[in-house]
Amino acid sequence: MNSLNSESVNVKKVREAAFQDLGIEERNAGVYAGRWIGTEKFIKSVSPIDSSTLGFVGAGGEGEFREVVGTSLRAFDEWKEMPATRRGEIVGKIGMKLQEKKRSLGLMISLEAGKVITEGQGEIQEMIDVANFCIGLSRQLYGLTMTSERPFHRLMEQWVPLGPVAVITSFNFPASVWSWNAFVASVAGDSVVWKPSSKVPMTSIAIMKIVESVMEEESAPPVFSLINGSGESVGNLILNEGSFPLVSFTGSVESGRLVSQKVASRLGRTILELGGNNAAIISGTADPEISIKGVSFGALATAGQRCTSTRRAIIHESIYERTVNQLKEVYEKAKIGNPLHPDTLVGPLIDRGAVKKFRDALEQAVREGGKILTGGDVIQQDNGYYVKPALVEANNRMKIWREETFAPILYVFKYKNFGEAIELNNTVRQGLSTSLFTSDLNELGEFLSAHGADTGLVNINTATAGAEIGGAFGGEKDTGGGRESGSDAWKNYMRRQTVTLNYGKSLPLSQNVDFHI
Ligand code: UN1
Repeated sequence: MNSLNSESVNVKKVREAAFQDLGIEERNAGVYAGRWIGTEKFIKSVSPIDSSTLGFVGAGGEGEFREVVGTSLRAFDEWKEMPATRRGEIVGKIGMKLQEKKRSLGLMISLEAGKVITEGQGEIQEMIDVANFCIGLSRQLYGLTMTSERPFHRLMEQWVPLGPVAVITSFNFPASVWSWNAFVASVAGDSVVWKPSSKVPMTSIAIMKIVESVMEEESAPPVFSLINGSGESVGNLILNEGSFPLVSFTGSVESGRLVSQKVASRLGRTILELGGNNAAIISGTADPEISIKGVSFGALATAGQRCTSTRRAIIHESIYERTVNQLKEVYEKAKIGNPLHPDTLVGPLIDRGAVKKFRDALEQAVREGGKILTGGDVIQQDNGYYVKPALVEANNRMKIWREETFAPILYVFKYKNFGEAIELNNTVRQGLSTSLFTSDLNELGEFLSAHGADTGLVNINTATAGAEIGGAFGGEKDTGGGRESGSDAWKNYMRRQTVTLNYGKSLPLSQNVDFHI
């Protein structure tokens, strides 16, 4: 999109080209289990850019769900016997196909989730990165060996495939969060059933078509299945399904609590990636350019609809005024509008409901004594869901900033002592991501100490959002404690087996127990 013309920002035109490249129709079957399964009911996919209908995706019910489970169990039986390196090779091929179709897939995300071009493309890049990571991972999946207390014994642990894994994803990362789970789980030897958010069904079809073509080319079993449908029907079927030893869920704290209880009641495992309420602490010694860019990116990217979005800026009193003024300037200059336009920084919110939540939160903030410094208005443009990101001066007595509002609102606070800043950071129920902007070594040490930031991700001189795939992603407290993607998150998708091997000619017992027969 170098030369900007009206076609390159026209939803209808971009949709037409992307659909054609990705093999998407106006109406698509929404369930895939080695074959596309048509259904009677459809979910409408609406673009938040202009409220236009992108198309329709079939919604599965109980019958389709049973077929998906059956296929997934059979595929698992075959797949788990395949050498892990071959599984890695196949996931790598999916990565290559994603690379080929990156442009159109990214545009699909821009159309359906409203992400600006670079972020839509970035999300597909994130998938390619996970696929590449998984090729290497497939040659590892390593266990430990321990010394044994008994002579001629070996003690070790090995990791064994777990079973069909269910992955429920949310609208804001309609593709990459699936890959964090699906690529890692499949390299680990599991089959994967995906239930995407009903707000972004079309993206799941585009991804699944790519996966389908690679699996067919490689004559691999259908380990990746898809079932679109509502949370109330398909979601509940997943939670209660005993064939899934693991359910990975991304969504709100409220829904996560329910998921956790239901899956736990059948002694299944969960990986929960729930809400965040992330703060950036800006020390008096922070580099002004880095901190302003970091906080602005964290707060404005994806229009504040990331779990990693910066929602609170905790600023040292010595630089408070200057920093707030600089942020205000960025907010007032930020181009809001059609995300297909390369100059746009902030695209639309996902739907009308999100706009209402944005407005409601701001009204509550003002009632509670907060002061809107800039933004907060709803923008009427092209029937899309656009708002002006808000900067709100906040105080400790307010309640609203303790909640996660999935919209671009940044609450700013002033602090005196560093301890106070850490306390304010940790006071919320959520525990996903924190940033510290500083050049002070003592502050850095404090921040990383046991009484420092209590979030799963901590960032020094960089944003709360935009984590790389190589680390384990997830957070503590109400964020749910799950870890996905890199590092040793793969262990979640396997079962650990402790092996005791006696290669001697007698049977010595552990703990010196004497047993006569
Ligand atoms: C999410 O918001 O659910 O760190 C995931 C980030 C992205 C992933 C966010 N890599 O912002």
